[in-house]
Amino acid sequence: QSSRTAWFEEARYGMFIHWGLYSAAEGLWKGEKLRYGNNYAEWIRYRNRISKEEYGELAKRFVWDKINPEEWVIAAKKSGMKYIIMTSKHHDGVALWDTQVGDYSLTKLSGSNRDIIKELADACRKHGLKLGFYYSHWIDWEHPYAWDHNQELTGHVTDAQFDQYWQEKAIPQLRELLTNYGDIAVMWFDMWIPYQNTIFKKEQLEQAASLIRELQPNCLINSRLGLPKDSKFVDFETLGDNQFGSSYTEHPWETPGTIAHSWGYNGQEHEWKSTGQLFESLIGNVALNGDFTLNIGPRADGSLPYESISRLNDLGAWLKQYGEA
Ligand code: JFZ
Repeated sequence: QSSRTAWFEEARYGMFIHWGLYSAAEGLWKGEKLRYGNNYAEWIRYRNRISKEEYGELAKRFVWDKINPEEWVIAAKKSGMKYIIMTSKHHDGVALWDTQVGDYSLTKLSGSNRDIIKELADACRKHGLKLGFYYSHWIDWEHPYAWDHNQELTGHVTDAQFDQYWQEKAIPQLRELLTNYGDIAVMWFDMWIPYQNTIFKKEQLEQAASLIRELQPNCLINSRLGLPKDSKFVDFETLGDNQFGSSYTEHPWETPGTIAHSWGYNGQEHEWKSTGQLFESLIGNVALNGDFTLNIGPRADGSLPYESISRLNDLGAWLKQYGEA
């Protein structure tokens, strides 16, 4: 395990990217903001009870002649980041790659025939950054039998039905991601700490972890897969959103952080952190040998808010001057 995580403990700073259909909604649906909850723009389908069909229409708003994932990679590199974790499938169940498992993908819904995951993988290889995938393995609002924690969309799901989702969608999609895009450095799962040891059978999680080890032996698995932190399958601990480690946190650990509040692009975002705050977090993590995975939420044309660009550039300059670039 220590040899596998050596690069990660050395890297310490990477980019998270939340990009998907929700990026085109920009935190609004028919003029209405998210009705309740954590005001994360990527949750709009659930919070505002948007139908699967209507939500899929958002794919028509993407501006394909402007979208270029290489721009995100260059911004990451300029900031001193060493890896990128990309949402391959978020809770909305939309695959960002040209999946053959069902047809609920950005590629098919947009009619663009573009495979953003392949384009990003190629750009990461070109610029020497490692690539990892965020995959929402439990919550999937597209599939009738995936987890819907308030049973607000699909109602009660039996263990057998949940396993049907697991075997017919999640596992085959993980296999595609781990087979078709070259070396994958991290599989970043997202089961919330309070839900761990529920919903999944240990065998199901070990099935996913064994698949990762089989297809990508060097790929790191984070603690939000839902297996115990001391499992042989867990390579590092992901702390709560924007929660930082301390001298007492077991190594290696990682903080997923936001420049503002929402992970997905939110047109009304107003909680931008200052570069100073972000630098403090980054240097704090570096000093304590934790990783800081700082998020950007590109728009549906691929562009970044200037607040994100300016803070990423500042952090890169400060790291060169005061930290370890
Ligand atoms: C989850 C997602 O729901 C959210 O949309 C975003 O992708 C974020 C990175 O991850 O949000 C979480 C996940 C875990 C906790 C809290 C919010 N947690 O363990 O406290």
